[in-house]
Amino acid sequence: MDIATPPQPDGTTILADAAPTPHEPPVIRREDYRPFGWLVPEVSLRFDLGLDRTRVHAALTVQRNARADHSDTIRLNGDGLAARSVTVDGAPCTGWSMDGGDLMVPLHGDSHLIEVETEIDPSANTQLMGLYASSGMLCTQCEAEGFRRITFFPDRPDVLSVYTVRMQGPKAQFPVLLCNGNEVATGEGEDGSHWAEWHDPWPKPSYLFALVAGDLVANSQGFTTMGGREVTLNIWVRVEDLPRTDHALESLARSMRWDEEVFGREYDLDLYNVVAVSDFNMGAMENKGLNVFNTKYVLADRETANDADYDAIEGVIAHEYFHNWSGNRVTCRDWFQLSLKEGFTVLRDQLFSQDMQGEAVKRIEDVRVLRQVQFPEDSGPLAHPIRPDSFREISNFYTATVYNKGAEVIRMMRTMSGPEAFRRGTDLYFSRHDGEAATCEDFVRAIEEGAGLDLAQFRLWYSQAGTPKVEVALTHEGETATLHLKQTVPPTPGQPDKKPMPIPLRLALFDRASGAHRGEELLVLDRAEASYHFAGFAALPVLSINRGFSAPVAIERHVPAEDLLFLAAHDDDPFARYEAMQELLVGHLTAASGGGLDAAERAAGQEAVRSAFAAVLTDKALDDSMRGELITLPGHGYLAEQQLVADPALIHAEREALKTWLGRELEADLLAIHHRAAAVPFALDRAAKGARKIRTQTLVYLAAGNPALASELAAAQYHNATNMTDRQGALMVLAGLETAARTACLLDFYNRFRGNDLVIDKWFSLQALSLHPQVLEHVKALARHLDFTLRNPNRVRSLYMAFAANAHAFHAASGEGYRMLADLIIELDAINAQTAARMVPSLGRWRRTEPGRAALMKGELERIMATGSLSRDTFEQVSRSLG
Ligand code: B3K
Ligand code: ZN
Repeated sequence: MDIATPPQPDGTTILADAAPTPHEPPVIRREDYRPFGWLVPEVSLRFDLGLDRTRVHAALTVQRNARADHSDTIRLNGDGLAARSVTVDGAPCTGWSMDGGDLMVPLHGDSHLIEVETEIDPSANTQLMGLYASSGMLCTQCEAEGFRRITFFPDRPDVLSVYTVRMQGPKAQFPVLLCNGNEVATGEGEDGSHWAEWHDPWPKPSYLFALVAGDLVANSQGFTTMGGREVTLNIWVRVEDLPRTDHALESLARSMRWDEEVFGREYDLDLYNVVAVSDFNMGAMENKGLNVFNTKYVLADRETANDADYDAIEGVIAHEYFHNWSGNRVTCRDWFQLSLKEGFTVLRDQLFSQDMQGEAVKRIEDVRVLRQVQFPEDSGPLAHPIRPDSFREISNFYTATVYNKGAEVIRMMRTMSGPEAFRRGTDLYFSRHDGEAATCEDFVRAIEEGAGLDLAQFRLWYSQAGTPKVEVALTHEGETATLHLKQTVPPTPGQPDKKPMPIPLRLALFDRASGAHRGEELLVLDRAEASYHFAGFAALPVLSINRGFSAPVAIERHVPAEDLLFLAAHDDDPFARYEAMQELLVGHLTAASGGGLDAAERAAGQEAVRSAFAAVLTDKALDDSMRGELITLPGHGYLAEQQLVADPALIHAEREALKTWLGRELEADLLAIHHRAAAVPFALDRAAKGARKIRTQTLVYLAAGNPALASELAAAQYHNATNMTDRQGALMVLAGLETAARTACLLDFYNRFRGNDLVIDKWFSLQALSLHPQVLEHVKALARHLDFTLRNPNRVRSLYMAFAANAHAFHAASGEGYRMLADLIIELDAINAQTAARMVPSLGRWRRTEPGRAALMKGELERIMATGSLSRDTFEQVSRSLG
């Protein structure tokens, strides 16, 4: 045991960011979970606030936990803290010691009052975890383990306490003081200071604590809950941002009503505060009664936010609100259970957005994200089950697997039970575990009992990583069609052998002549292989399978192009139409980039795609939003996923070649749609939104096929734009072209929006993502731009996440792209480890990349590792990627 330095006599503070990081951080295992030896029913905190010096006095009532092993010492986690004083029951404590960053306090009775005083420097906190300064205000981020950077505390989600918090600080600098729960008292101090006391009656774990102090104003409205509680909703921002807060406020009210109607969940405080901050490691945080949000998910008006931004704000506001029940009222026992709150809450926000924005397109968008981000995670070195078994740094497990696959797993339960029975399951879960720290197993058991499902085998979805593959074949004999299904779950790190899992597949068999089917069926494939017979088919039907993406699996089948064309045109499930188009495109592009096509096969493949596109472009019954989905090419990541070892340059070249060919072949249709859509006046309805989407999408194909024409059209769209959707879309197309309009419009955009950080982020992003041949040089120049800073995560992501997603630049054969990203990771790691570690997966797929590039990627990972002073976050991601 490492007993570290006792307190400095002068009370000097040791800064977290100055502390050296261990080279091989320990592995934490799920199986090692033990209940904490002490309960902490009440916490009282006093903050004396200052930007570079905040003093924190914490008073903890502690009681021996009868359900845990006896311990005569309480471990209070700390990260970079020094205790200025420690008392137990009012008397100075002399026997305390440090174990690493943790404070160990000896306790001999069954209940005590522990008081600890610490001092922190928020302005030196560049990790943005704990209490930090952002644009002159103070705010907190405690999930997962940030509270221990504020004060010593059992910083684990199964210790629930009622908090009372008093904040004091200079009134001129921090006129607004916010905390969880309700404000119970305020007052003026001497020397221009003031104070506020807040009380949160709901017991909560420390990760849900939040405090905000700053010069803020609120956009407010009242909300009456279904039980008659009057709630004040506030969106707090800097005064200049106030005009851009209506959408967030309206989205909040819509989420609250929807959760009452669909899940029977009612809000439980008199106040719901949302605060927007510019420096934030992720999207938003669901702190009880006081959500802290990245400005990106709050601020919007039509000139500065595009349609996708509006939808994302609505979705994230809803997500954080829904956590009030799935996360806060019922929280997680330990961090291995993260998907309990995240997977479930993502499903809840997806269902909400389906209801608000339209079911078909939202489902397609969600599946696209899953395939583009989660499937590669599941087939790479960082693969993990939705309930991981071990970690070194929990921040690395806020992944697409835990969130998005976690949501798909719960969605499958809903599909198998039906929505009404599923609701009985969630009602039981909420009532049985309200006020508790629960596990994924608790959730599954509640759904099993409430919905009346047998989920014994289904639990494998929680423990097995990897995307299952389902091989599908349909045969026909006499009057019977037979469906043959075979599943395999691929090996993943630490899990060489897998068991078959229950896979719910919605399917329909179409009669070719009539174009109709006899009704949808749900099959649950729960063995490695099975065959299913369907009587009464005089001829081989056309199979539509995994409709609505009923299971997060990869379907492998060989069907003739004419069957896919049939489904793309006739399937009554909109997702299945999209899927047929994707199958057609993926099949062609994978064969072409794998070098497996002769000239005749290539021509036949292109022709099938052309005819499918032509049908979609001219189908008058389709709405434009769906039309836009149907003509979206599969992303580079998903295409790379189809090959064991992929050559990113070939995939990129084939994808672009297909765009060019389609742009030329279908120029007249594309132009007609572009002009029609351009004439649709701005409105907020779905038709106008669809028109904006297709207006830019047609430009994308035209830019590939006829760059000169597209440049003119894009410049016109740019200059005539009345909204950000059109302006950004046009600029995105121009950014990839070598024309004078490109330079002029990029400059105009910068000057027009200079000073608006969120819009300047777009300006960085669209250049880093562009198809322009000089994009590597552009990214280097942008990294030196006066507006670029490593201190702001949004800005870092806008340049480097975009760049890493730009296949033709990032995967430059020279390895320069890999080198640039590795340099960034090394430099950023010391400033903001969480954000740095998030960049590592882009280099991590080296084993699935062609050998030349693989060696370069691996070399960069080794170079990062060799720096020797990595954060826990980056160390873990790099070592797993090399492992
Ligand atoms: N629960 C937070 C994420 C916290 C991430 C900590 N590294 C936001 C969300 O999922 O709603
Ligand atoms: Zn969440």
